[in-house]
Amino acid sequence: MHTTVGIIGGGPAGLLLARLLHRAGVDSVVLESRDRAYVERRQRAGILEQGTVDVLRAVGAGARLDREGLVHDGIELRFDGRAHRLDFPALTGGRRVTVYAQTEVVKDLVALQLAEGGPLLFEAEVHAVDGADTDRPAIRYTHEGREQTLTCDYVVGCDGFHGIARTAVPEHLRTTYERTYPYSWLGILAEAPPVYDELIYAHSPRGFALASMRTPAVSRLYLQVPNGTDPADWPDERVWDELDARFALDSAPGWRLKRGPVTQKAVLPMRSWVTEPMRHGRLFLAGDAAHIVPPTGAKGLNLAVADVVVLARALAHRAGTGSDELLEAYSDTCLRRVWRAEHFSYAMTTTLHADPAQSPFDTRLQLAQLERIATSPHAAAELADNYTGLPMG
Ligand code: RFL
Ligand code: PHB
Repeated sequence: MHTTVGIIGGGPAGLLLARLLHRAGVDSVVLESRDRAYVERRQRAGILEQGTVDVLRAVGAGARLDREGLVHDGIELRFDGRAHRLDFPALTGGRRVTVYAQTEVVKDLVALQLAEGGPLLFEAEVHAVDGADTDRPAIRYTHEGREQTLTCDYVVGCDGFHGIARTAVPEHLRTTYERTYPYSWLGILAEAPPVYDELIYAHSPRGFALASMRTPAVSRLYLQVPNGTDPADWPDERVWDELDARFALDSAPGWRLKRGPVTQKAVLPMRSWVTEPMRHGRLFLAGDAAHIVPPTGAKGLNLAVADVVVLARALAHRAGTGSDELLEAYSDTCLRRVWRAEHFSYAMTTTLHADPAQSPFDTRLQLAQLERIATSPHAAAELADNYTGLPMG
């Protein structure tokens, strides 16, 4: 089999890239190692920047998003027993975010691809990329028990943090930057209506907590926990009690979350990680295959979308004009945005979490920074500008 663009991974990055290329008249094949049900169930991000929403609409994946997505005009910060709201449109000249789960984005993109796109193969596990620096790279994969080869003009690794595509970049040409954090998140999904209209990010002496949502009937909640935590040590009642304690307000002593059946519970590590460059010959890396951010700034999915927008434009430019100019600029163009998001995600994370090694002095610095955001329109605008999304490359 031969295709113009061989895409490894059917997560948001790979699926959206296939849609963008299809609309530009460039053919592609998507190879995804998992089955469809698994890919559509995996619980992950929830916040879409305005630019992400616009791209999904442009590729025809906007109908359900427009019906079911929850448009949010701000977030609430809680610290020192007080609440402060940030008004995004006022601080950014009109930008908002939309709550629409990554699982729903993936379902919409899979349905579109199967209805009118190029091949999307599930349970197709890629083992290797050969000849990345030649004119005819090839992807080797297993499908239905048989070894197969897909030759391509270009290969794109959209295979996430645990993917194999980046191993095709020789080690001496790759630089990796990394930071792991001394805490994780315990995330739950609960059949309980959120008692709040917007997301709440809470700094507390007991650790960070985040209240998010999936629908008007389903809450998504997170607690900072020590690394290595076993979810079995957190029975539902303990999770709810701890959430209530971390969101406590001096002005509303009775404030409580609505409780309901917990349908999922998992511990997520927190990591910052970038590999450079994002291109080697005719192999390109996009999304989590090239960079990871801790989820505190809600940037992971949005960064993956921005990468493939830049890449689809470059591949279409090459198909239309024969010029490699935009493909050559791909890595630098994306990395500028990636490093901005890395800094923002790091700053949100370290300002809001309690590091087990932190001194009382460090805690006072965190509170001073949060107070600054709550009282200075300049500091608030800086957060809002990053959170709602920087312009796509
Ligand atoms: P994905 O979504 O990981 O998709 C990669 C796809 O590649 C497939 N794959 C392979 N296919 C074929 N052959 C191979 N050898 C393959 N190896 C892997 C995988 O099965 C998968 O389908 O990467 P993509 O598309 O770059 O999308 C990025 C986003 O998924 C990611 O940035 C965010 O979800 C990050 N993230 C979160 N971001 C937030 O903003 N808020 C969150 O609450 C949030 N929670 C999370 C997250 C990431 C998580 N991971 C990766 C562990 C929670 C988790 C658990
Ligand atoms: C989520 O809804 O899963 C979510 C929202 C905001 C974040 C992280 C996760 O910063």
